[in-house]
Amino acid sequence: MSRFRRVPTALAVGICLAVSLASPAAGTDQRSTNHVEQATPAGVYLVEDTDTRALRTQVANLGVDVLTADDTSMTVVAAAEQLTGLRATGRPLTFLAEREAYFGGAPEEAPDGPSINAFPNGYQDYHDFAELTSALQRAADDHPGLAALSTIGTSVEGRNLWLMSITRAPAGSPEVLFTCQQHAREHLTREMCLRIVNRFTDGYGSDPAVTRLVDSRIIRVIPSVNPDGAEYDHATGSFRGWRKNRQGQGTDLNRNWGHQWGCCGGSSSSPSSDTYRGTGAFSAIETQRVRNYVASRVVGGEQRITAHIDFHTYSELILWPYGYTYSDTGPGLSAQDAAAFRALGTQMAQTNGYTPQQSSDLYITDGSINDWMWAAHGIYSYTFEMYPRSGGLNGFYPIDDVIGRETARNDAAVDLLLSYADCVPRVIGASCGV
Ligand code: 0X9
Ligand code: ZN
Repeated sequence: MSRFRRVPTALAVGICLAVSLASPAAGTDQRSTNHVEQATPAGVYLVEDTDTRALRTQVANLGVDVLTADDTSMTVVAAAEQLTGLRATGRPLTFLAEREAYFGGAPEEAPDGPSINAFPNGYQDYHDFAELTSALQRAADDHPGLAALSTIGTSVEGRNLWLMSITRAPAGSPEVLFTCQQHAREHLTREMCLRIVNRFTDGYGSDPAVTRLVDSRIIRVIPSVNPDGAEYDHATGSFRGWRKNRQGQGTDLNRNWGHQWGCCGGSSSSPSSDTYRGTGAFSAIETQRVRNYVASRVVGGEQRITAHIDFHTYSELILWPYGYTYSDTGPGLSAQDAAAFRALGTQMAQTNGYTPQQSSDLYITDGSINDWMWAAHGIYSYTFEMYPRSGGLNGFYPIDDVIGRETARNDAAVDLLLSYADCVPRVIGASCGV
C-alpha cells in the first residue's frame, strides 16, 4: 500500500477554502462586530498583484517561504507571526491551505536524526542518500581513469558531501562546477546532477559532443549540498516540505554565503524562518565545505573553475547575479560582465524553455551562492530553477515519471555552459586575455 498521500493542487485547495483577506481593515469593519472575527491561519497563501520587484522583495523580506513569484502573483507559506506583514502589503490574499495539508504529517511527531528511508511509492526512482552513494560509487568503479569520486567533507550530521570529477582533459583545462540540492526538498535537482554524472561517463567515447567536452573540460559535480535536510524531508515516508540544513533550527544554505551576507533585506535573522541566514556568513557547515573546495581550485593564483550552475526547483527560470541589488552592475560586476551573464543565460534558456533574468528582478536575495561565486572568484554562476513552472508546496514533489524528461531538458544548456567555459565573455564577442 502506498505510504504516500497524493497532494491536491494548490489551485484545487484554493477553490475550496478561499477566504478573502484583501482589505487590511477586513477584520475590524462594521460587519465584524456582529460575529466572531475570522481567524487567519498560518499556511499557504496566494498574494496577487505582485507587479513590482520592490513589492515582491517586501513579501520575501517577511521571512515567508516563497514558492513562486512573478508579475501577477506569489505563492508563499506564512507563519502566524508573518500574517500581519502580509496583510500590510495591501495586496489581495487568498488562503489556500494549511501547510500540513500538503504533507499529511506533523513534523514534530516524526523522529529526528540521520535515519535512512527510501522514498515513498510514486517516488521510487528518486535516489535517497544510500542509493545516491552507491550510484556514484558504481559510476566511478565502472569508469576508471575517467570518473573519480571524492568527498569535500561531511555535513552537520556526518554525511559525505560527494564530489564527482569527470575528465580526460589535460591538467589546467577549464573546470565547470555543478551543485545540486542546497535546498532539501528539491529532490529533482539531485537527479539532475546524477544525470550529468551518468551522461558524461556512459556517453564518453560514443556520444561525440560528450566526448569532445570531456576531452577538453574538467567536470565537477556535487549532487547534494544538503544531504541531511534531504533525508529529513522524506524520512517518515511523507514529505515535510523541509528546505534548510539540519544545524539547530536549520539555516537556509542559499542565504549563508559570504558576499553581502544579510545586507539587504533578502534573508531572515529569525532562526525559525525558512530563509534564516544563520549566525554569520558561512556559519553552516555545508557552505563552509563548498567554500573551502572552491578556494582549493585556486591554482597558481588563478581560479580554475570558470562557470557554475546551482540547480534548484521550481519555476523554470535561469537566474544570474547579483541577487542582493536591483542594479544590473555592482562592485566587481561591470556592464560587460552583466552582458555576458545575460547573453549566456538567454542562450541557455533558448535550449530548455526556461525564463532568463537577473535574480533580483524576481526579488532581492542576499547571501546566495551565485553572488559569492562571482564576487569572490569571478565564476560565471547561474541558478537553474527546474520543473514545474508553477504550483504550491506540491511543486517540489513531481512523481518520478518526470525525472528523465526534466533532467534531459537541461542537457543542451549544460553542454553550452561547458563549451563556453574556456572564456565565457566569448559569448558577447569579448576576449579573455592570454
Ligand atoms: O530563494 C532561493 O534561494 C532560490 N529559489 S528557491 O525557490 N529554490 O528557494 C532562488 C535563488 C536565486 N538567487 C540568486 N541567484 N541570487
Ligand atoms: Zn532552492
